[in-house]
Amino acid sequence: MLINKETFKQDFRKKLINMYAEDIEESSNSHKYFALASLIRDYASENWLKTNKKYTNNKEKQIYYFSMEFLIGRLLHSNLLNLGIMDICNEALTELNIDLDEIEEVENDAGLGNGGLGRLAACFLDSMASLGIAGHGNGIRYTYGLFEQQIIDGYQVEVSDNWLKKGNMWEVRKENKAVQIHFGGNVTTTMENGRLKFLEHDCETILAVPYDTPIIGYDNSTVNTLRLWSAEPLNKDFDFASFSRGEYSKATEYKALIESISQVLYPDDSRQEGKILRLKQQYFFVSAGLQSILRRYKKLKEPINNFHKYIAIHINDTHPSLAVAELMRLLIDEENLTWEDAWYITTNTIAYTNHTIMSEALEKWPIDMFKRLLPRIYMIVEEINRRLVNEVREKFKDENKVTAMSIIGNGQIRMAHLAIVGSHSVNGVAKLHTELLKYQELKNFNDFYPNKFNNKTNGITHRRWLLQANPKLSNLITESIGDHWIKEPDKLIELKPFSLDTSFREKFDKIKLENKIAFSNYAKATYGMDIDPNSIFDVQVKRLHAYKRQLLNLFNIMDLYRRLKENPNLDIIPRTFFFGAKAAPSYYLAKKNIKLINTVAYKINNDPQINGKIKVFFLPNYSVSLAEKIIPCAQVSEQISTATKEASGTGNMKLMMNGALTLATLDGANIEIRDAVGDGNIVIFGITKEQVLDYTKNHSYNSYEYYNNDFRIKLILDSLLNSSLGVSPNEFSDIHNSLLKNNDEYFVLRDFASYVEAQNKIDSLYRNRDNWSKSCIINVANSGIFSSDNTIKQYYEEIWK
Ligand code: 26Q
Repeated sequence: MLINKETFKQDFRKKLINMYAEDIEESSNSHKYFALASLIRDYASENWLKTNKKYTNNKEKQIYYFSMEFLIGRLLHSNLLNLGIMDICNEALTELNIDLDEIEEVENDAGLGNGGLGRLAACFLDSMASLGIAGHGNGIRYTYGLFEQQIIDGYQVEVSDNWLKKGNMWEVRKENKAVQIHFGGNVTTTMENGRLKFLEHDCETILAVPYDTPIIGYDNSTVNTLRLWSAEPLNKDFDFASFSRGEYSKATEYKALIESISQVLYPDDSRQEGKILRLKQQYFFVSAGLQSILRRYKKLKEPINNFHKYIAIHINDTHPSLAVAELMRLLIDEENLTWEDAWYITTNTIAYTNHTIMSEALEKWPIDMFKRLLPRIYMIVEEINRRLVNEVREKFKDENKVTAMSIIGNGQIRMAHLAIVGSHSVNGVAKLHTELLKYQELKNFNDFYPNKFNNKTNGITHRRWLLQANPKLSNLITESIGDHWIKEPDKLIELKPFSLDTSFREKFDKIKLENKIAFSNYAKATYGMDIDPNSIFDVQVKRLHAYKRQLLNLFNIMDLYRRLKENPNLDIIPRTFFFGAKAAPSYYLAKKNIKLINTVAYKINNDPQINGKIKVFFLPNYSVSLAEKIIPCAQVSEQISTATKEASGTGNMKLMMNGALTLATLDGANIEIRDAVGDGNIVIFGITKEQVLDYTKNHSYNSYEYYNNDFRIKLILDSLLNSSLGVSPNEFSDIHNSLLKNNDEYFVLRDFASYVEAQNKIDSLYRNRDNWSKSCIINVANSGIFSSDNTIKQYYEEIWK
């Protein structure tokens, strides 16, 4: 790009004047942020147009990633990096006496996701653009993203996330590309030229208006598009007729009802609730996305039968699985194709990623609700199911399998079955997860479609999670091995020999310490926390869920506290335990866990006898921008889910990439991390998948055994019920019950001893600082394989072709 420091300064000045009639000296940080963002958009817009033209002119196959969630975070920094103008911008702003870090803090996170699944979608967008792949996002423009978490008196309190309040400089409203969406009504069937025609009538029709955000590739002039849909009434003008009839509240109510569809992201990431608004959201963005894809496709003047050769649609979990039926509807009802042709095109267009095997998370919709909201779509699902059932019966001759595999059953529609049947590829997100899908949870389907199932281990964009989040480490890496790792992350392996280099290790350690100091200062200023930057930073950041076992981490801390109380001279390396976790607002036990963590933290942090040897901090409102701050200073990465429960995990990858040592169970992608770094550079503990499956099969686990036989466990659990924590004795009785009366579903007590031992091992490993640093560097060196660039290349070659 032809920008230098001087033109940049000029452009920036001009922007401030154009937008706010202000000069730099009098403008606020907020105005500076918006001027800078607008300038970046200007710089990117030409390539945005060019990219689109190129895609159309070359008739390149377009990939559309359909996802209910895109957890983007901030865009200012990554856009500057990807445009290749970070240094120029930094130098220019410094000369203008402006601190870029401060300006960046003005931007609200685009928090349009719950956690792993939404962040994966965002990493994939970055990788597709950076690899020059024609891949775009399709989703919902929620007015409110994932709630902001406040901690009041130790409890989580949810506050709405009004992220658009100040305006969003990255998006462009494309009113001319709006499409109509129909809900409800009836379907009449008629005969036309010997073919059945289906006519929808008496529907409620609403408008889907797209907002496009440019997704800028790293140093390659590709600019892809994230298209997010907003729901609006068809007739936006205020209805004066009803107003004069005195029905004004009705008119505004109606508007609000429609807008509610894109109002707010559902904050539950683990338990499906059959809420009709969520079903509306799903159909809304799926139908809008498909209509706009079809409209663009027609401009290519290619026969509709070639659709799948030019279009690939990927569905992120089952949330967009209505795409199967909606594409069938469009091809049959609007494009007049036969069922067989439409089915061929649909199944060759769509591919599906599964992110969970936990049955309570699988989406199922009650038939009557589904039918009422989407009558024509329901007919199509019925027909898909009728054909499936016939084929299964034919192949397996087993009515139990027919019942088990049916899309419709028990009064419900099983969205996972619809997604599997309607796509040409089904993938899991880590090796173990895919094995569990193929040989346990979805075994029938794998037998039925032997070539459909495949693995695509997750990845993360090393540009955001290393280059951007950890500039000091990135500079050290570039000084040592050159900067080709930014485009070819596998090259990070060249760092490996540096693990033996004393002077490199010193620099590496110094950077970690500087990051820790910077975070401690930030935490002091922001939360008033007193953090010892010389302590080990032990980090567990992820959604709060029983299977992720934040409790196990906390129980070790409680035990360590007891040991310190009994022996104030206990020789341990000072440790700071950080937790960051949002709980779904309706997830009662998860919220109790937050209160427990904060209760224990308060007790330990205020105990003068402990003398700061251990401290516990709950970081409120864990989010993408907070992750970018805490991950670069982490030294221990807590990945301690019950084996088989975490499909992959991606925080594990971000933390290893920043030189933390992983303390992990053999679950999800932890296994692949271990394989990459070797047993000597990771600490593994806990029961294996075989043991978990065995316990489940034989019902042979009894958590009371561990309570009765391990005095440490007894003391911890008893303390939940007595007054030692300084709260009412009822406060944590439900946690107590979940572990004893309800037999500890996630084997916390079973893994306790093994976990304590592993934590002690961390302490002893840290005493050999040379070896510790060596291990950390080996972790960074091996993290390149977990770049989402690699993952996307595999999707591209093996699924999207
Ligand atoms: C479903 C129905 C109704 C309401 C909400 C939902 C819902 C929403 C979000 C269900 C699940 C999610 C998110 C799931 C998720 O983030 N899963 C994680 O995906 C990551 C990326 O593949 C994996 O690394 C994690 O292991 C997995 O837990």
